[in-house]
Amino acid sequence: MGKKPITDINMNQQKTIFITGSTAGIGEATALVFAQNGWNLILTGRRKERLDAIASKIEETYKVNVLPLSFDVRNKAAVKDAISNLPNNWKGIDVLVNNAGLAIGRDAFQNSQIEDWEIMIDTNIKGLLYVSRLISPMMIENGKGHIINISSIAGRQVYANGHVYCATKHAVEALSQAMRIDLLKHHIKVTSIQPGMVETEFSVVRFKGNKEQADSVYENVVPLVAQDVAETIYFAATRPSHVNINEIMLTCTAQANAFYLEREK
Ligand code: NDP
Ligand code: 8X3
Repeated sequence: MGKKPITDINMNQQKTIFITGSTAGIGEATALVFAQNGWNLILTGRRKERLDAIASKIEETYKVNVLPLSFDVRNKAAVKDAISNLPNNWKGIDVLVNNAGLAIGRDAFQNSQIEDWEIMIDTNIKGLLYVSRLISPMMIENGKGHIINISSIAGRQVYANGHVYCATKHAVEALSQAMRIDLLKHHIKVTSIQPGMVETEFSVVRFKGNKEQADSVYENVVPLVAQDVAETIYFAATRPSHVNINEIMLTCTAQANAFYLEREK
C-alpha cells in the first residue's frame, strides 16, 4: 500500500472557484459544471447585466452561492478593488481559473493593428497577472489552492496571422511554468489547459463582429464546445491533493494541431 491516499476529496465540503470571463463560452460553461457539482462560485466579466443574470440563474438552479464581480481584467485598480474587498467568507478560494481572454484580428503581422495587439497583451497576459498576483498570496495564507490558466494550442504552436495572440498564449505557458515553480513550496497547484478550436464567441470577437467569417471557422467540422473544456477543467481541479495535472492539450477529433484540420467534404 502506498503512503498517500488514492483520493482525499471531501465531497461534503463546499469549495470555492473564482473564474474570470464567466459571461460567455468556456468561463460560463465552467461555472455551470462546478455549480452542478456543488461548488460556490465567484464569477467575473465586464458585461454586468449578463453576469448578474448568469449568477442568479445558477443560484436558483443549483442552490450554491454565487458572487458576481464585474470588472475589466485590464484595469489594475478595478482588479485590486474587487479582490481586496472580497467578503471574508469568500476568501477561501480553492481554484482560480484564469480564462478571460481573446484574439482580435487575423491579418498578417505587417498589416495588423497595434491597438489590437495592446488589447490582447493587456487582457491575456497582464490581466492574468493582476488577478493571479492578488489571489496567490491568499491561497498561500489558506495553505491550499490551484491556479488553472486557459492557454491554447496557440501557446504551443505559432500559425500564420496568429502572431500576437500566439505570443500572449506562449506567455501564458511560460507564466504557468513559472508559477508552478515559485508556488511549489506552498503546495499550490498550477495547470495549463490548451484547447484547440472551441465554438464560442471567440471567433466573432476575433473577426470584430463579422459573424459570417466567424462561422466559416467551424464550417464542415465538429469543433469542441465550451462544455468539453469545462469538463477538462473540472477533471484537473478534482484530482487528489498529491496529483497535479501540469498541462492538458485537447482538440476536436478533426484537428491534429494548429496546422492540420480535416473538414468534411
Ligand atoms: P468567449 O469570447 O466566448 O468568452 C470570453 C470571456 O472572456 C467572456 O466572458 C468575456 O467577458 C471575458 N473577457 C474578455 N475580455 C475581458 C476583459 N478585458 N475583462 C474581463 N473579462 C474579459 O471566448 P472563449 O470562451 O472561447 O475564450 C475563453 C478563453 O479560452 C480565452 O482565454 C481564449 O483565448 C481561450 N481559448 C479559446 C479557444 C477557442 O477556440 N474558443 C481555444 C483555446 C483557448 P466580457 O466580454 O463580459 O468581459
Ligand atoms: C484559440 C484556438 O487555434 O484559434 O486559442 O488559436 S486557435
